[in-house]
Amino acid sequence: MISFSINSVPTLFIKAFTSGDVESILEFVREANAMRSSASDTVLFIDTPITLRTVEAVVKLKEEGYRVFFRDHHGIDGEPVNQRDVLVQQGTAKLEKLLGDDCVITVRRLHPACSTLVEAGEFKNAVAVIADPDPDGLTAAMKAVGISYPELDGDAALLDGEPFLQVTGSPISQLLAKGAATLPSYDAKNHDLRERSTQKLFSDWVAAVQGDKPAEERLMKGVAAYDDAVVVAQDLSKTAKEVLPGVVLVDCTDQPVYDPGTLISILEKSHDCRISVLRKSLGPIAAHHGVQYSLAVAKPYQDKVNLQKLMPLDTRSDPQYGVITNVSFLLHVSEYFWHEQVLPGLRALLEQSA
Ligand SMILES: [Mn+2]
Repeated sequence: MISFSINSVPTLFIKAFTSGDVESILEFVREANAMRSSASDTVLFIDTPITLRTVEAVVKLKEEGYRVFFRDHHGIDGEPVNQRDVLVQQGTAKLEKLLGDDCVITVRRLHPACSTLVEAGEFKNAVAVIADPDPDGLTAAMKAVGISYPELDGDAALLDGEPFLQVTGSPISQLLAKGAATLPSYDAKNHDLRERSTQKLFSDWVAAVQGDKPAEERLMKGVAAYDDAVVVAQDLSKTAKEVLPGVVLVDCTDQPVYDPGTLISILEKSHDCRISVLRKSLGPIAAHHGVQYSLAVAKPYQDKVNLQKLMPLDTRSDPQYGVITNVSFLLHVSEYFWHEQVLPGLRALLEQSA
C-alpha cells in the first residue's frame, strides 16, 4: 500500500480491483478520521479508475457518513466500444446519482490532467484523499491539498501522456518522470518492491517540490539511473525484429533496466513501425506466466488499430488469466495468448488492410 500525508492530509494511492482493496480504503479513511484535528467529513477520490470496487468503496463511505467528492477524467468519450466501457459508464452513472454535484467525471480529451479538476488547496481540510498511484494522481492530490507550483497543470498533462512526452516537463517534473520510468517492474519474487519504491519516489518528490534539498539529491540519483536505462534501451533497439509488416518486436527478457519510453520511441522512428511489441520477463502477467508481451500502437495509427479487437469480446482484463487491456492502443498478454490469439489476429488484420 502506498500512503503518506501531504500537507498533513493522509493520502492513499490505490487502484481498487478487489474486495481487499475496498477494505483497505475504508480502513484508511476510518483511521485518518480517528486522527484528524479538523471538523471536516470530506473524502476526495481523484484520478481513480471507475471500477466496480471503486464505486463500492464510495457507497460504503457515504453510508458511514462521509461527504465524498469524486473528480476524474476516465469517463467514456463517445459510445462504449466494449464490455469494459459499458461497466465504466454504469459506474459513472451510479456515482453521479449518489454524489450529485460532488461528482465530476470528465474525459481525458478535455482534461488531460486531473489537477485541472481541483483548485489549489480546495481539499486542504479533507479527512483523506484517495488517488491513482501514478504521477497524475500524485500531482492532482498535491494540488487539492494545497501543495502546488506554477507549471504543475502543464507538467501533469505531460506526465499522464505518452512515455516520450513524460520526461519533457519542467526541471522539477523531470525528477518525478525519470524516477517513475525506472521504477522496478512488478516482480512476484519481491512483490512489494515496486510499491515501496513508488512510495519513496512520490514522498521525495513532494518534499523536493517544497524545497527539501536531501530529497532532491536522492531524486538526482534516480535521474542517473534513468540515463543508464536510456543507453540500455538504445542498445536493445538494435535487436528489433519485424515479425509482421509494421509489427516490430524486441526481446527484453532478462535484460538490465531499460527505459521503455525511449525504446518504443526509437522503434517508432527508425522502423516503419505501427505496433511495437516488447517481450518481458517482469510484469504483472509475467509474474503468473513467466513472460509477457506488451503491445503499443504508434500514435498515427491509433484511430485505425484497436488491439482489444484481437481478443474475444468477453475477454476479462486479469493478469492471472494472462490479459491486461484498458485502452484500445495498449495490450499485454501471456505467451500463450500471443501465439494463439494476438499474432494470428494481427496477421488477419494486416491482410485485410493490405
Ligand atoms: Mn490520470
